[in-house]
Amino acid sequence: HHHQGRSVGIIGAPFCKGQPRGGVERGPDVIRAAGLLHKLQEQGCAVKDYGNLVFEEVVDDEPIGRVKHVRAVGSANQRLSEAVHAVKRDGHTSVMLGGDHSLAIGSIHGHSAAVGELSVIWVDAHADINTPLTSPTGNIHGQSMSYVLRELQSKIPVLPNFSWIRPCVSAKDLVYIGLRDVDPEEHYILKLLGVKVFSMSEVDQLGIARVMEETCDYLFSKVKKPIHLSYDIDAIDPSVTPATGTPVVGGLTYREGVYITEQVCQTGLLSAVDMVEVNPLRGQTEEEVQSTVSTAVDLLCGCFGRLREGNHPSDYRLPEP
Ligand code: 5AB
Ligand code: MN
Ligand code: MN
Ligand code: MN
Repeated sequence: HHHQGRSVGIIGAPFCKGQPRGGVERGPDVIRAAGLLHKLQEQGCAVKDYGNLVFEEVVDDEPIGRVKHVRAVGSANQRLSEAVHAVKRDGHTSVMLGGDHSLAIGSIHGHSAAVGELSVIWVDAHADINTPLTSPTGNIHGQSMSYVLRELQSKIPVLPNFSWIRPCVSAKDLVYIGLRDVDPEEHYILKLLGVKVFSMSEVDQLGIARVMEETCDYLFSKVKKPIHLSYDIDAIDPSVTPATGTPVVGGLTYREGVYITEQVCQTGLLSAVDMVEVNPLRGQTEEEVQSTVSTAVDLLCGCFGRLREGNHPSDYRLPEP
């Protein structure tokens, strides 16, 4: 089946304070400008664009310990959580265009508020599972999972504008794909919680087809929960997607990246997607920006039924001479 008539609700989240580099807040606009809506419509999706969120200014947002922009990140994610909740209430698959990856906090939270228990597939060079106390940089885009995981709650200090967050994901419902730059403290956490990880080493060993088979077997062996796909563009190799804040060599090929989206789509369980860390100011040339942005668009098209073998409408008839 081709998932025609899938309805997609797009939320732009032009936010960059989960990390120090300007430009990532332009992600939503450059991804739209590359034709995302038109391409999704062309492949049979009903698309509603909810526009860009407007985040309130937060003054006196001094670091807490090492953690930067705590209040701004907390309040932006609260707003995003409500927006994703509303998109799900309206019956769409939610697409959150970032912005930096700290936005996964609000996106996952709002998704879970609407549908209950989730499976999370986190595609990234990084694990983004530092707690505020293990973070080597203080950047919240490297901590997102720690705030929503039930098993880490006793390790999370009280933070301003974070009190609305209810941990809503269990470690057994989380799978990572593409990891290759994991901090020692994060590695400890992944082992402690027994999180399922397909690092680039497993992608090399098994191939992406078996990685996706095992991901689905693992997540859906018992109950089939809605999928939250959190896609950090830096999961893809920087030769393809260089315009991002924290590129790491040795990443997924374009084809592996797209294959992930095709397989997730085929489960029929995809319920929300994040596309984050596209930063047009980090490209050295216009071509680098183009390649990064068009890859983000292709990945999203893959999420909603685009097949490389081709697609056709189910009611298509050959023209009669
Ligand atoms: B991204 C690092 N582990 O915690 C940290 O791009 C990098 O959302 C985080 O995956 C990268 O700051 C965050 C060193
Ligand atoms: Mn990330
Ligand atoms: Mn990353
Ligand atoms: Mn990054």
